[in-house]
Amino acid sequence: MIPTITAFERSPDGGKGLSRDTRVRWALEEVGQAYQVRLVPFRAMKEPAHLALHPFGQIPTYEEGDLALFESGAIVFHIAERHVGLLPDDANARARAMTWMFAALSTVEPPILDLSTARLLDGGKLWTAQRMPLVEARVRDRLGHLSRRLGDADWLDDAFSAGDLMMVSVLLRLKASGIVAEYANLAAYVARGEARPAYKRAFDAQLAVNTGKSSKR
Ligand code: GTB
Repeated sequence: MIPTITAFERSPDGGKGLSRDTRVRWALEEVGQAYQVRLVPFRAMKEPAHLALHPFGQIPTYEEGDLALFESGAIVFHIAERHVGLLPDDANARARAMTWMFAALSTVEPPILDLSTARLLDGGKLWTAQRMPLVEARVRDRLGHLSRRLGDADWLDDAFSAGDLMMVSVLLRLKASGIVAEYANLAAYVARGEARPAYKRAFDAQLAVNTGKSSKR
């Protein structure tokens, strides 16, 4: 059965791939699962039909037969569990890949979101300028630890997994800030993720929605 995901009808980032449907598209592309996309206008996201799928009125959602999921982490995990390619067969390696998914979402992403909010939404406020050094320091603290753990490895735990997919997706949100570039191994790690054919297909698909064009990446 071909799943249907939801995405912004028009993403605020204009197609930079930062909306969370991109990570779901990437997972589907990695495992070779075809999918359909239902584009949702902002107003419709808060209406009953969409709220029945997503209690917080957000994207992405995932529908497959009578299964409806929300939360990009849960969706990527579901895709990884049901297909070959994103989770190792070895039980311990599988548990570690899941651990990295959780680490990406609950340890690394929150300070990055705080930084994005401070820059995009609270940018003009006096206290934002005062808070910014602290917000950036929290991001650097996480990235420093991550960088030391990654060392000169290609991926976080041996082969590429859903843990890397999620960590790269989270780090991509920092691209415009230049902070990832301060950590050469993390910058190379993100570039390795972006170079994966499945990522490129996912990126192009969301770009086409937002600009009507595909990239020449
Ligand atoms: N924890 C949830 C998940 O991981 O699925 C968070 C989902 C979420 O934040 N969805 C956002 C949304 O629907 C879109 S991705 N927002 C509308 C709302 O809450 O009303 C977040 C996002 C939006 C825009 C950019 N951007 O333009 O750079 C980046 C990321």
